[in-house]
Amino acid sequence: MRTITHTAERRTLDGTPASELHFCHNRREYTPGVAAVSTTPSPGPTALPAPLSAGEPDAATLASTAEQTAGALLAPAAPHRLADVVPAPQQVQPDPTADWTLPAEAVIVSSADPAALAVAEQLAQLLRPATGYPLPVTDATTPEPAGGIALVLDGSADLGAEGYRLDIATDGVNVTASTAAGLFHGIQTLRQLLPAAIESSTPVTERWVLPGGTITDAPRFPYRGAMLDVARHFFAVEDVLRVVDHLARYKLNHLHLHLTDDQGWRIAVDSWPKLTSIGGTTEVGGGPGGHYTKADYARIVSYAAARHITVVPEIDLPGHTNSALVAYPELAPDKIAPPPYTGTEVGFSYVDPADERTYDFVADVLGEVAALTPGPWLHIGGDEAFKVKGEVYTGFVERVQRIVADLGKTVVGWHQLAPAAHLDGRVLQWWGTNGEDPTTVDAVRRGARLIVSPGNHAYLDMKYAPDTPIGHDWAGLIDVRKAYDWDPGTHVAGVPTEAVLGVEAPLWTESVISLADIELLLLPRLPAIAELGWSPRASHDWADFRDRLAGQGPRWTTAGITFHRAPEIHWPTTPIIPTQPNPAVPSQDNTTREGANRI
Ligand code: TNX
Repeated sequence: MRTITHTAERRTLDGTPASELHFCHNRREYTPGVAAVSTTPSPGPTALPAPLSAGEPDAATLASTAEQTAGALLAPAAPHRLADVVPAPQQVQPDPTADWTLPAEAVIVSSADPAALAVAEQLAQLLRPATGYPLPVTDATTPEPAGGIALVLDGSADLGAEGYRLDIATDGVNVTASTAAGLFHGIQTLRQLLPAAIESSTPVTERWVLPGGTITDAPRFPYRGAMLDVARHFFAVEDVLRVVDHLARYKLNHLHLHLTDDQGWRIAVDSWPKLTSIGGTTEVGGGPGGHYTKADYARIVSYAAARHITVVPEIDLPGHTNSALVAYPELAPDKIAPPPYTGTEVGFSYVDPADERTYDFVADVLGEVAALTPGPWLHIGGDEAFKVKGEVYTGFVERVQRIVADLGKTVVGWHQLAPAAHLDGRVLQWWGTNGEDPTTVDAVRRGARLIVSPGNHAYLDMKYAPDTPIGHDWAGLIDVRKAYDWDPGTHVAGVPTEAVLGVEAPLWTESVISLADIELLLLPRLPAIAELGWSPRASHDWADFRDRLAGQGPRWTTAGITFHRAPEIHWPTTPIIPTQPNPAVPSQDNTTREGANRI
């Protein structure tokens, strides 16, 4: 395990004042993983105590074993409440007389549309490992549950682009939606309503009870995202796919990848190959870096698309470009290659806005990235370019915005883009820490829409508490309540809710080097941001959210996912999951049992 030390002090190399940098002095050391005291124990279900050996068990052991075994056999299954879902659904109508238990012989029947069938197969794949049931998927013109689960794609259902209805009744379960995305969100809800043991990767004995009733659900905002900075530290494709899985659970629909920064260039560009062969070989702290080949990136994009998540690639310009300048010094203002940069300062680098070759570079890079990206967005960064000021900055941005538009994509950029001229559809990602921002309000008046990512609420690289082993605190500490208690619709004073496209939680990775580090900072705050993006404002209620969030803990534990055991959440005990001797013949008697294994 690498131990790295770096400073999180935010100052440009030439001493730009801290006030401009929104970052405070903070020096520390950490050993990722080792210090992650709050991570979960080892994954997977916990077996019942081993059978007593021929030795001499003492009376207490015998008694406790007997009690646990009896409990496992006799305790009634406790179905979740229909409302125990994160993010909170729009409408919940419980029917306690209509609880339904998934039978071993259940069939998943789906509308014949290939996209609906794909969701049906995803549902089967979610449910098969823990249940051990075969759960065959079939198609039908008018799917009916027939004792199983039906996924109904109904264009006339009036459930919107991402909404769904989930009906749980004694004769089976129906998920109805107008789109495959809606069906996909519906099965995430269904998954959360099953016992936590459903997250086990091996068969367990459980009564797979769903609480009866109807949920009708749709998102508040069309854009709900998270950002992963793969530039400060590089993360393997598999790690990114796992982050996609976390987004999907909580109905987020955008993954923003911060692909380039001073410390590394992470996406292959055929026309400028040294961007990765030279610029991709560094990262914060001196590690080896890395980059995505076009095939790697395509894999991320298609894995995300299969989960109804759109990838938003970011090429940060004109600042945050040291890695490009190392590879191609002709892009540098002084035409001299700077040394590779592995620290964590910002604001010192920029591509030369006065050189036409810079615009060729931008057009080539954005063209190749656009060609790889089916989604509508191209994020052009624009933050912290402290050395490119005033008209030179806005002139550069306006040219780059036009390049993006000519590629048929929609511009997204950090809110520093605000002073540049408006371009149809453009989106500003607001990361301020103070909701008074007249420049952004003016850009909105000129037509810009906002993705809201307040540094002091939504920045997942901020520490939870002073003793969080990794992370920053320049925007303050962000505990779960701080992540939850704000409203994206009204946060920036003077910006009407209609101009808010949605919300995003960025994870910068100066101090994040492993998947466990990512998960520690993501969970449990990501679900808080997801709820702000999805749930109706009227359902906003900290105490209620806190209780629903607590129920996610045993799921993460069972799935082997690291999370921060935030002290303000009353995490329940994790069930002991009896192993199932013969997955093909599930017992209806055995149930999970709570009590012994704390998260
Ligand atoms: C600010 S927010 C940055 C990033 C840093 C981050 C650390 C923004 C657009 N830029 O360059 O990684 O703070 O929290």
